[in-house]
Amino acid sequence: MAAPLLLGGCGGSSNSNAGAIDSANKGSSLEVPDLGAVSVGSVSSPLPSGWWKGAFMQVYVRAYQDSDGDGIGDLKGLIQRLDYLQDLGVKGIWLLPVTQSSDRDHGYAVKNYRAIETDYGTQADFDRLISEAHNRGIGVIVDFVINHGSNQHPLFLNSASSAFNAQRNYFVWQNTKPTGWRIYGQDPWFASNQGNGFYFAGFSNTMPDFNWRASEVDQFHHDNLRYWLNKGVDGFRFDAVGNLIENSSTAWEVQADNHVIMNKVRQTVMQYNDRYMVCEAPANSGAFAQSSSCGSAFAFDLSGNIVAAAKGDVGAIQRLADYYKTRSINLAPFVSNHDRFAGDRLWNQVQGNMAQYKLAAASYLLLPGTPFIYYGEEIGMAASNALSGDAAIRTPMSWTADANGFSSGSPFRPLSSNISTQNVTQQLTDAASLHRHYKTLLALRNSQVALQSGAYEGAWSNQKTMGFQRVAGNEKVMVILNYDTANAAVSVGSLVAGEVWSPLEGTSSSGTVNNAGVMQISVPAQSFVALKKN
Ligand SMILES: [Ca+2]
Ligand SMILES: [Ca+2]
Repeated sequence: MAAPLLLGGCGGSSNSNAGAIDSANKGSSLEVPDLGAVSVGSVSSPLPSGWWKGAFMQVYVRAYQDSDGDGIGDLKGLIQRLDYLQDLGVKGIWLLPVTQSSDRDHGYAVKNYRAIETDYGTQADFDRLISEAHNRGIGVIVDFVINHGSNQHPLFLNSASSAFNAQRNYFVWQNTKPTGWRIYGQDPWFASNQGNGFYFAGFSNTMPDFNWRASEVDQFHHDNLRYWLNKGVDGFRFDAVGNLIENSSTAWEVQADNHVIMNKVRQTVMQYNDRYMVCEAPANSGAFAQSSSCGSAFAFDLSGNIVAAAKGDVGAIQRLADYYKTRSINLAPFVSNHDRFAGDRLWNQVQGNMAQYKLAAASYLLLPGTPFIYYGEEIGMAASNALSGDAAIRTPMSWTADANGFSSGSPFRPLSSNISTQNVTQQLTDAASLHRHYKTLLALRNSQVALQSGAYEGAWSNQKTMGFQRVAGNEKVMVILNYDTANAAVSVGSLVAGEVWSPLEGTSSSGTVNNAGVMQISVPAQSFVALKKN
């Protein structure tokens, strides 16, 4: 662990009697606890190689499991639920920010990059979470907020204290307010409280953007990354990587500079073995999935088609079948997350239609990339009717039919609207439950190397049916989905005559390819089958 540095200790005059006028000009000098060099440690991953090709659970710690009755989920609570996650079959967990934040909610206003949020527990709790997860074959990646910090972070307080502060350059400042800027409908330039300029904040005035042109920002974050890698984390989810560099009022999103920054970040992460990183870049997921950039990114441009396909939209079925024909197989599919712009809770998107819900799950959990399940999705958790905005989809996990499964106290936020009927206790006793369906799909993925890491080949769509193969060496698995409300007699062509495909899931019949290279497979209404080439 690096020792904390004092601002006055670096970059200033070696003469400690610099004088009152000088220090007044330079503004305040708050201690920055998360500053200081961190070198590469030798922390080997205990996980099997390629572990990150299994499905992840996205966990909002605040809403997952409270262990001490204060109504706020915490790390000890999450540790208690690792057996549940292992039983479900997930191979990784993505934690929304667990570092100290000034929002004390979602955690994206980071106040200290090297300290665990006190609401969540201690560093010792986090260390134990990592080792307990590893014991269950589960990797842990943490959200890293790379584009912006909190306006309460000491670096920003120092930066804002004076135009001459030694840490001024960590953030983006202009002496006069730039004009003509609109980002997501807002003017991103905000006046300093001290009247010494205007800072840039693309998301909120409480979350100023780091100045990624400054070498000290680059150094700061690479040290922070090594700090957590040395703690044994298995990788990162990087927030808002499309917003790193702003070149002008008309060139502020997905700039080429951002790929250079993320490629360098990737080099730092990959100095450790078997680590995984995934980027959030809704405006251009494909570009950030390239190995010259993040190497993996969420497939934001696929989610809507998955859900529309599940509802029987023929065009969406075709787009879904076509997606990985031309895209990086490291694009990570999902159907919803903690942000409403990415989609409502899946339950709300399909209005509780169970057949469509199961089709959506089958449509993305067997695809290439690393699929991400949003916590509670596997039991059909709905948004809260008592809340609006993002809070409505970030409600306490529905462990039981009431609040007691989440906390012995009063939950920090209202519950999911369907907790009385959709909860873990109820789902575990129902053979037709969503939970059972997710568990079946994950078991299928985990049992077949072709489904975990194979290429995407032979994809086709025909009205309300589609299919594809996942191919790894000699292993071939075929998946066929029928989105129609009637049974389908599917003919799959362009196969090798005489091949026999054995049932894995959804059917008990083998298929044999005829002399014309065609195999006939019956797929029941609104369901899927998986077969493996003998
Ligand atoms: Ca708690
Ligand atoms: Ca930025």
